[in-house]
Amino acid sequence: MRIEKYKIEEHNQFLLKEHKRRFDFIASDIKNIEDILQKLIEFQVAIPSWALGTGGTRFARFSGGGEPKNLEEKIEDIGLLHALNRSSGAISLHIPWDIPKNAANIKALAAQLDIRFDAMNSNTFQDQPDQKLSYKFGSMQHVDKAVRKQAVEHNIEVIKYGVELGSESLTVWLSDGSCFPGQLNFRKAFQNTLESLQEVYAALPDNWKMFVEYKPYEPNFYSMTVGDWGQSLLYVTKLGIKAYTLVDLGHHLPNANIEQIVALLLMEGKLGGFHFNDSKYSDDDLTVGSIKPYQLFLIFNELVEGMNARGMHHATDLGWMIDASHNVKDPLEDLLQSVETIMISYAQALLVDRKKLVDAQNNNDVVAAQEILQHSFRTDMRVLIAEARLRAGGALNPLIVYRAEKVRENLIKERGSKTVATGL
Ligand code: LRH
Ligand code: MN
Repeated sequence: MRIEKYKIEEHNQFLLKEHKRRFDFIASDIKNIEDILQKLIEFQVAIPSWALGTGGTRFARFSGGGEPKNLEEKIEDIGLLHALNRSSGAISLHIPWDIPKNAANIKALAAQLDIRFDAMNSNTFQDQPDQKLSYKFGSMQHVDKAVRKQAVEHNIEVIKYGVELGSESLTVWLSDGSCFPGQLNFRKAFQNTLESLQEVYAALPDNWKMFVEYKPYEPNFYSMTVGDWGQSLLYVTKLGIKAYTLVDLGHHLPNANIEQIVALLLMEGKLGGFHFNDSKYSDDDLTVGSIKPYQLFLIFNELVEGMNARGMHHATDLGWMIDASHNVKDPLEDLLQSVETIMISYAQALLVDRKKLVDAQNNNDVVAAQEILQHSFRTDMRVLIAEARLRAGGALNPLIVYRAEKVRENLIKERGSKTVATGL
């Protein structure tokens, strides 16, 4: 299903007068508003190909119907999101869930919808039907060299698919670890994993990056062989200049100070990108900013400060990706909400008066520092995000258009109520 531009303009007409009134009111207060708007228009969030269907938990999966049954339909769904918010202009593929049968056709379809290919994701956390050796006891850490070799070859194959599609990065998340004390020699597991990653690193094209994603537990519940930011930083520092750490917000132990981790990885020039989501208890993969919106703002505050300190280009120098799964919401509505919240947190961070904050920090004026940050967090930036969408040819309110155009109903008519999307 496609939403034609004229349809979006029609819906905008109803909201325009009220939007202009509110925009003019907010704009009068913000001196760097054009710079903020330009940065918002450039900022694109990659949508995970594995989060376009209804996910499930180990207990149950309640399909919402109209799910994409192949890569073409997944790209169409992301095209729909991008038509509405003009901020979802990239897809992150997971192999083998999304092997492009005809890369040229897939690339052409994506180009039509103004979608580019962000990081490719390998998968050595499941055994495929035709796979010779099992990953039950790990992949790159495995005591058996042949299993490690199989995992390395898979990652090199994923790079090949990415090169065909125009991607320029590989995300490696390893479910490797142990469930019981004594099961694993931590040092050998680290060294086997590093050696395997080095073989994959050697196969990276010159302009590619490798993102090493860490996670403290699940599916292993005693140790993970890339368990936290320190371990990931150790790997990527030993691997080389094309290797970076990927921060999945859900991959932290309770109360971890993620904004401090981000600040230090950025300082070291080893922050590669993000998997945005939210969680209350564990790796819940919930809608971005639905549980801890202030933490997300504080993370973007460190990102803007740190990227400016390194003269980085906000939109393109880091990998901005969502990694979520949907149990009770329409996947596309959930993703629209997540992108909106990411843009709001970024805009609020751009609003922070950096000079005043530095002065307060240099004078140990703790109260003033908090006031400066919370002024931005308490400033309603939704009208600026809407204005950025309007200027980029999108909808003032994507969710209203999505529902008014009965997108899910039409997808169910087109695809049926029983189609199941590959992914989690
Ligand atoms: C692991 C993870 C990883 C993906 C998977 C779908 O929890 O975050 O990024 O490969 O989810
Ligand atoms: Mn992730």
